[in-house]
Order: sequence, then structure tokens, then C-alpha cells
Amino acid sequence: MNTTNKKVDIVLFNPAPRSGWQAQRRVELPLSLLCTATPLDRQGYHIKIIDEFDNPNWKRELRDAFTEKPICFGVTTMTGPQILHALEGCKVVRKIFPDLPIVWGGIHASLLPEQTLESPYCDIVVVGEGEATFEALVKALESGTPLVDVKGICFKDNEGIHRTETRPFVNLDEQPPLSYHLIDMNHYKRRLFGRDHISFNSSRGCTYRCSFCWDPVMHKRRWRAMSPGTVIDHMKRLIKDYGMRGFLFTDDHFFIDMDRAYRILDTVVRSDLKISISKLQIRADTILKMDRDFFELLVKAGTKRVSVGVESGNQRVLDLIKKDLSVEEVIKANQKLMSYPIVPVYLFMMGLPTETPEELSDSIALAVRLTDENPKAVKTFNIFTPYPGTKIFETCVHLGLNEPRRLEEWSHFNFRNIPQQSQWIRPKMKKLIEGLDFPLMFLGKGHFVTPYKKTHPLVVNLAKLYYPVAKYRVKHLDTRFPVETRLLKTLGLFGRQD
Ligand code: B12
Repeated sequence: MNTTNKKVDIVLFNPAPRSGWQAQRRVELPLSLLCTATPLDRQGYHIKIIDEFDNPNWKRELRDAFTEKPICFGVTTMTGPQILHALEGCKVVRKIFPDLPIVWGGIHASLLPEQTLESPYCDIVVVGEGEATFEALVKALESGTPLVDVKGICFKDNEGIHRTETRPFVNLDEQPPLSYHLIDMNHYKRRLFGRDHISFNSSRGCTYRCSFCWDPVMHKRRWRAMSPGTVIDHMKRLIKDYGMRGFLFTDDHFFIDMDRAYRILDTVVRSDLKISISKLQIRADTILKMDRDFFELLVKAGTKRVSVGVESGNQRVLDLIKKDLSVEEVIKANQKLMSYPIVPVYLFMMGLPTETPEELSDSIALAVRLTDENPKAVKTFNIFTPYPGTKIFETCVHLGLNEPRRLEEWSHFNFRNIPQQSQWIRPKMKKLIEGLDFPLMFLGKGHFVTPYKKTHPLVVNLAKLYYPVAKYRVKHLDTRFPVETRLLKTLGLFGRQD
């Protein structure tokens, strides 16, 4: 584990992805940075990952990390509050090493490289996948080779901003096992179902065209995956070296190739890995394509939870966002899943452009139906956020969205800051969403059991008392006198997040 005080040439920084009331939530394995660091680490470069979320002393660690002549500082970002944290890290580094190249990577910087480069705290953007590009970039910086020769980057110099040739996607099967020793794995495991779980990724991209999703922009609807053999090898290593017995999949769509999915699950069973699998993202229409044999295999392989993106219970809205799915398919998929010991987590969005209160009411009715019909089913409602580069972003701009023009402005661009940003929905709908956001967390059976394990019993009891109010509000779409939302917001326990 690289938590020694050894000085390094490259530091990769994982800024905290959340702030405020959400900051208490658990840390997440910095997969993006692990993937980016691994090829260089294997070639003997001295590289360190500093995770703000995991390390209260991150500033001190950052100040002390570098050798006297470091190569670069890298930072990852998603659109939202993580950007502010990223800038904070860059400022610390710039102060000590004013000439050290600062490299931004990750989803936000890849979607808007030129705009990101307008910040004085960014010199180079790695656009898209980091593995091969960052390796080539580090070597160019080290040897002084012109940056125009490095594929897949955007950089600035005295003459302006330049974008180099696009780099092809990496072959996931050719990537070595991740250099997990660069972080303290004990901090990232999650205890679920009596086992230690870790995030795991076996494929990238998705072939569908949902207009709210960043995936078609970043991955060009090209799905790439590790072969079953590689997936099993990587899992076995995590089991053997770190005692992991559970895998939380971060794949955008694990089941695009059903044959590959089947072979992975089949090998898990045949190799007697005795693992749990959770968070598998699956479409409702994929569930309908599975036969009994496939379901039984899923269960035998240890699948406990699947996440199903429903988005809306209204067909007009589903068609608008190009989900290529029908409400009927969702209902049938739920009925099919009922006979298996697998928890489906249905993910809904509210506040999509042009969505009306009646259409939101259809979503709520569908969520109620799914959780009523399948006692294991769980639902979550999130407020829609238009991410840059997506098709629906353009619709929102058309409907009045003030597009952020600077990196800093994107940091407030978060689904929790809806009162400021949601010009794309009418005031009546905005009020409804704001008023229902909190009570909707209580919809469904047993939902007053609060999500955080260490929740104080007083909070649990207050939540139980509040349950009838929540139920009434959701059932009647009645958001008058939203005292609870206002109180929680005033106390900083809910709502706005910077
Ligand atoms: C795990 C995860 C999280 C974790 C945190 C991850 C982390 N980095 O710490 C948690 C749970 C905290 C989280 C939170 C959120 N997330 Co999230 N999350 C993911 C998820 C499922 C996996 C990310 C991952 O590990 N991918 C695998 C790695 C290998 O891919 P990658 O990140 O793209 O990294 C590659 C390149 O981008 C590049 N790269 C990345 N960083 C860097 C840095 C450098 C220096 C270089 C050179 C290269 C480089 O190289 C990497 C390897 O090729 C993705 C979906 C997905 N499949 O990617 C969503 C996703 C990233 N999340 C998303 C969102 C919206 C959120 C939330 C807002 C959701 C919410 N409603 O709360 C929050 C808040 C985040 C915020 N903005 O503040 C969106 C981001 C959209 C956007 N425009 O930014 C995604 C894409 C999901 C989606 N389809 O909408 N998330």
C-alpha cells in the first residue's frame, strides 16, 4: 500500500464528490484514477492517489507528496460540486509548484475540454479514457516531446487552445489488473449481506440512445467489455488478495451481450466463488428477454440487487427521453422478477423538460404499483439534471436554461439546486418537485427506515411519525405548507449542495 511518505513524481487527486448534508455518505473506490494510474505504476513511475473524501489531512498530504522535480498533477471530475473541490486541490498545488502541469480528466473535463482549459488551474485535459493517453502524456512531459503528438488531449499554450487527434478506445482485455496497492482497500470495502464488497467494472459504454445520458456522448454508443475469463481473473484476485466477497458493478449496462453475461455468471457458479453481486444495471426489456434458466443462474451466482432505470411512468415522457421502453414492459419485468430472491431498485426521475404534474403523478402511481406488486422492490426518485453534451441539454437550453460559461459555474450545477437552475420546468412543477422531493423518500413499504446505518433512534422515530404526512403529500400531490422541507433546508440537512 502506497501510504508511505515516499515522495512521488505524479499525484492523482480524487476530489470529494459531495458536500453539505450529503458529505456524510460513504467513500467510493476511485476507479477512474486507479485505471489511469495503473499502466504508469507498472512501469515503475512513482505515483500516488490522494482521495479527499477518504483523507481529512489531504491538503497536508498533497503539499508533502511531490519530489523536487515532479512531472504533473492530475485531477478527476464529474459535473457538479466535485469541481469546486478539484479547484481547491489545484490551488494548493499551484501555490507550491507554479509551473507544474495540471491535468484534468474525467467526465466533465472530457465533455467540455476547451471551457475547462479556460481556467487558470488547468493546463491539459485528457479527453475520454485515461489509460493510454495519460501514459503517453506523462512520457511526453518527461521527455519534452511536443504535446501536439499526444493523441486524445486538449492543451493550451501561448498561442491558444489545441485539440489533438482522437485516441481510439482501449482494449479492456489488454489492461493489466488494477494497482490496488496505490490505495488502502480497507477504506473502500462495504459490508453488505455479511460480506466485504468492492466496486467493480467489467465494461464501458452502452448502445442505447437515452437523451438524458452522458454515455452516448462519451462512449459514442460503443460498448466494450472484458471477456468472461478476464472478469473472473480480476474477481479472483480481489477475493484472494483483499478478501472481497461481494462486487458492486459500476457498468452502465452489464447485459448488452447476454451470452457474455451468462458465461461470467456461469463461471462464478462453476468456480464456486461464493460471492454476492449487487447494483447490476439492467433494463426492464432485458429482464423480459431472460428465461428461467438465466434467472436461476443469476440467483446462484449471488445476485442480490439489480438497478432498473424506469425514469418515468408516463409513455410520452419515456418517448421524449428516447428510453426505447414501454411502461407495460416495466410492469411485466417486475412481475417476472417477483418469483426470485432479487431486490429490484427502480430508478425514477422527476422534473424532465415539459413534464406535467399529471405525468409525474403517473410515475408515482407506477412506483406504488411496482412496490405493491413486488414486496422486495425499492424505488428512488431523483431530480433530473441536464448534463452538458447530452441531447436533452439542448432542449433545456431551448426552454430557457442559462448555460454555465465557466468551470466554477458548473460546480453549482447539481440536481439539489433546482430552484436556481430549473428554467426548463414551469413554476408550478418546480414547486411540486421541491415539495415532493423529501416526502417521496418515504414512499413504499418500510421506507421510514432511514438509509444511514448509524442513524440516531430519535431520527428514526421522527421519520416514523412523519410517515403519514409523507404518504398524504405524495398521494394527493399536496405540497402546501412545506414546513418539513423548509426546516431541513434551514438546518442544512437537505436541499442545496455546493
Ligand atoms: C461510482 C460513481 C460515482 C461515485 C463516485 C465516483 C468517484 N470518482 O469518486 C459516487 C457514488 C460518489 C457518485 C456520485 C455521483 N454521481 Co456518479 N457515477 C459513478 C459511476 C457509476 C462509475 C464511475 C466510474 O468509476 N467509472 C469507471 C471509470 C473507469 O470511468 P471514468 O470515470 O470515465 O474514468 C475514465 C476517464 O474518464 C478518465 N479519467 C477519469 N478521471 C481522470 C483523471 C485524470 C487525471 C485522467 C488523466 C483521466 C481520467 O480515465 C478513466 C479510465 O479510462 C458513473 C457511471 C460510469 N459507468 O462511469 C456515474 C457517473 C459518473 N455519476 C454521475 C452522476 C450524475 C453522479 C451524481 C450527481 C449522482 C447523484 N444523483 O448523486 C453524484 C454526485 C457527483 C457530483 N457531480 O458531485 C454521472 C456523471 C455525469 C456528469 N456529466 O458528470 C455518471 C456518468 C452516471 C450517469 N450516467 O449519469 N458517482
